Amino acid sequence: LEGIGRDELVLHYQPRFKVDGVTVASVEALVRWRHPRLGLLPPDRFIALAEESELIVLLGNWVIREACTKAKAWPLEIMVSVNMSPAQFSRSDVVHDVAEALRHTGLAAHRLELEITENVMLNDVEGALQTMNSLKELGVRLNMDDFGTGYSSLGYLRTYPFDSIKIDKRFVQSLGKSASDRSVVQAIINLGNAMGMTVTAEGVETAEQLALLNDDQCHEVQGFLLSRPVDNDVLVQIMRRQRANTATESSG
Ligand code: G
Ligand code: MN
Repeated sequence: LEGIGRDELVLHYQPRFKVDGVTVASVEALVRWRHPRLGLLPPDRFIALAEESELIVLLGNWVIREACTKAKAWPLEIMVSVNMSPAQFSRSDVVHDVAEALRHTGLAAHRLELEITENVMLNDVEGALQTMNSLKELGVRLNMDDFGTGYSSLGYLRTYPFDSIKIDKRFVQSLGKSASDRSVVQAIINLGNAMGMTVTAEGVETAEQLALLNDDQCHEVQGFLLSRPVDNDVLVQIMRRQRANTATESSG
């Protein structure tokens, strides 16, 4: 994990699309570790280790700053989503850290979304609620990640100031295979609508899944079918293309 201090971390970016599958709605930042011997490591190979110590705070803060810096320079003024570890909530003053990142980079608060799993509420329900309310006061958006996989999400969802929810990929990937999982997905979409939240389906890998999500009026989609995580240069190309297309449409 010395890589954190040696410029070995890099962010890749996975766009999130409107359910039309064409319009980029926002972009999720995903951290990778460019290990000198082991190559490009995905987060599940090192986040758990970082969470055992204060390193998760250093890593988390680096990710937020880097994501805000890059987003500020993108050709489209869309939102960047950053995953936050529950450990950051308990080990540091995340409200201060996020405010500093916004101030330092000059990114508008409404362009930053924090993705949080419900595990953040496990240890300190009251503290987590307070922190989230303070984050909302900064003007950032809050997204509940991996929805449907944790504990008593319904109760949490009502009291916590989430703007959006992400349906966990395990439900999305059995769309078209399991009728009951389609019902679960429909139920989550209805729930999101009832609570005024944007609903994203993650892990969309097939055209059939996308068609079903479109039929069921899910708001946004993300997954390998639409785009894999890409580096910042490729993302900027995608955004330039989209900007050019939009310009052509509105002038013609
Ligand atoms: O929900 P969470 O933020 O924990 O998951 C994001 C992870 O899911 C990333 O590592 C990303 O690479 C991965 N991912 C993104 N799209 C897909 C997909 O369509 N299929 C699968 N299997 N994984 C995906
Ligand atoms: Mn996520």
